[in-house]
Amino acid sequence: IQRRAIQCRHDIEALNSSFITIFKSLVPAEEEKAKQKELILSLQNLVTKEWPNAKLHLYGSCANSFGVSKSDIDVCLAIDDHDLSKSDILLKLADILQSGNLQNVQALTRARVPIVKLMDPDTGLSCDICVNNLLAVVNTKLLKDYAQIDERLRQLAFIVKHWARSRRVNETYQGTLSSYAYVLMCIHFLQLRRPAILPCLQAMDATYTVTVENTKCTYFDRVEKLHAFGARNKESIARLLWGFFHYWAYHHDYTDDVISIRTGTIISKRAKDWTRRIGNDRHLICIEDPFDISHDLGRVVDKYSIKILREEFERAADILQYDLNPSVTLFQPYVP
Ligand code: 3AT
Ligand code: MG
Repeated sequence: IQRRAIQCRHDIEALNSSFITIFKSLVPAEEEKAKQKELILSLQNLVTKEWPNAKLHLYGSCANSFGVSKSDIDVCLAIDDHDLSKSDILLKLADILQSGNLQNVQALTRARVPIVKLMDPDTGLSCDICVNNLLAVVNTKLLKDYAQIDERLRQLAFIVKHWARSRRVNETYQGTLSSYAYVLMCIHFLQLRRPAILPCLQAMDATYTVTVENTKCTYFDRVEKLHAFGARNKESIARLLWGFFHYWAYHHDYTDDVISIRTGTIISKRAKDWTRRIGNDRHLICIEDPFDISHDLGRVVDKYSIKILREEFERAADILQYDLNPSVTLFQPYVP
């Protein structure tokens, strides 16, 4: 593998304020949060009439604090109904919502994650509702807890997500990575800085434990006690962004390494038995899910898209190293 021990450009700090400005422009306004809450309450009312014990949970970027302005909202219906199959629940849910004041209600029962889609004409928000996907609710809480430890995580992740969308490498159906995968990459990167900017919450004494789908999820969640954790590390967001892209362009070992926020370390593909292609899982870039540890978030990546991804990491690293105006060039839309 290529290892270029390159010195960071000397004027990197001068770029910091423009990246902070970009971050601020991506953060949603408070009124948007209020609209989301309003919609969830009205959906919960409709659902409760039919299923008094069912509960709606927000998950994904509207709840993990990594959501940009105008994202779709992800909702999970938690329900114990042993008489109905998941598809039947979704079809019934679609009926219930149709009779409320909602538009474009559609049950997608054959999708990889089956959902009901809808649009709320009052707020203009679009929403996807899945059923009993509680692991996603728990990983949403983990991401949110990490975000509260050091503000540089949100800054880095917003900018990386913005880059990924501009460059069209945030499209899992095209073989590139999900937003969730990019946030895990950012957390891992900050766990490995020296001094570390983030701890490894799953390696600390557990203060939060839930079991979902036979998976025990447990970690230290008193993050208010960790506010000063990263204080000894003074790296700016521009410096971290430079380091992030250099890591994925020139230092990550794509042949042997798995990144794992669960352990806060790099683990080997051999240890996970991720060295061979099994079915469609090729393990060309390996990102371990923190709870469902047999799940590689990189499994969507194929031999074409890995090339695209790595070229984009190199492009970003080189722009941050050499370009005169990185905060513009980095996000220039990809044109085929
Ligand atoms: P966007 O801002 O919507 O792009 P997001 O964080 O909402 O970012 P997604 O809509 O892709 O991301 O996914 C919604 C949530 O579903 C995020 C995470 O809690 C969960 N999730 C997504 N992909 C996976 C996965 N492959 N494995 C486990 N959980 C996942
Ligand atoms: Mg989402």
